[in-house]
Amino acid sequence: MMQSTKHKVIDIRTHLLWHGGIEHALWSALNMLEATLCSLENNGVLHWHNHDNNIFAAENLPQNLNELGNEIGVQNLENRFFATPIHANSRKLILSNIGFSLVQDIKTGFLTIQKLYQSNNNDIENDLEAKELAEALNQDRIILYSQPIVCAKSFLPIRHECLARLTKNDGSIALPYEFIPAAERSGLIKELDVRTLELALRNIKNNQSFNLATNVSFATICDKAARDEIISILQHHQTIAQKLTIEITETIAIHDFDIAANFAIELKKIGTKLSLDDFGAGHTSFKSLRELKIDEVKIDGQYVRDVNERKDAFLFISAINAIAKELGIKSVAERVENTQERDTLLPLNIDAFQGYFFGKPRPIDI
Ligand code: G
Ligand code: MN
Repeated sequence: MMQSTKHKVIDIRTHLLWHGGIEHALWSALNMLEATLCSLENNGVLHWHNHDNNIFAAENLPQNLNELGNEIGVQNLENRFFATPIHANSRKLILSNIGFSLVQDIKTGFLTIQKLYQSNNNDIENDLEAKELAEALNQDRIILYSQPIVCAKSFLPIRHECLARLTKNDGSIALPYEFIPAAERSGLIKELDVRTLELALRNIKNNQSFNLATNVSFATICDKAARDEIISILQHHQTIAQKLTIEITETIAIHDFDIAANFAIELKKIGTKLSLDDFGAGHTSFKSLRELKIDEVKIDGQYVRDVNERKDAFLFISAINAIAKELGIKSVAERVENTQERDTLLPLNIDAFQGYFFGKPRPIDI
């Protein structure tokens, strides 16, 4: 059953900003969020009143992101905001990770920020990108790319990470930032995660020597039905599921530790491995390393990028790796892009590397 989300509309009148591009519009919108008053009406419609529109001046102007969060019913907005990996391909992801999305109304061209919450299917009809995604899911146009994760000693692949791509109607391939935000705001991310998982299992089945990893998003894990479906698929294909690693981001572990912990226990019973993705990208919690039954930690690529320029980046990688070793958790350095980065990392005895230097995401060909 397809689920989607209904939106509480925050009318921030950003349609003029559209011409500056979506990124510009987004940041202007966020700035405006910080500098405007909001009020949540009983019917759930959230109005933003800004000075330019002369609606009315603020009485209790939120002074920071957390105050703003209190106004709009999002706890810890600041943490959530900064817990979002900054390397996300599109900043649209930042909004969707904190429960908002940026949507252009097809009819009016207005750009609005919308708050996500569960509802029925109808809104997909008004959301062009979500509609395209739903169509792609229905027409089996979701395909897998994969990127090698290599052993840090032999440089041979120990596993490949599956990355979802979408074949557009014209045959070109859409990159994640073109459809993930729509997937998140429409709730289709659950279908997308499950589809990716199924495709990954099918690929393992066709080539038993292959280990694959697949990503499961925050929204999917938080949804009981989607979580149960994932566990049931894995149980049903237990032999091949043992060649699978599921990557979850640390955000999940921080915000819903119990859910993440139970999910980890279920995976362990089946024999599916669990990896903590983008570790260090946001607010890092050692609790997730210590108390979650994870097999692997993937050290966020921003530290690798800075490893030769910033001592703190090197120290972070080295400390996380040392702690992981002590806890019996494997470590992966993400986004290794060149020989210099690899050579700086080699003496640390990290277990595995991933990144363009060892292989870019390519269509899976097994
Ligand atoms: O969050 P996660 O680690 O799952 O992100 C995977 C994304 O990272 C993919 O979209 C992939 O294209 C990208 N990626 C993989 N390796 C590199 C790299 O070496 N450099 C950069 N900039 N991006 C990478
Ligand atoms: Mn990943």
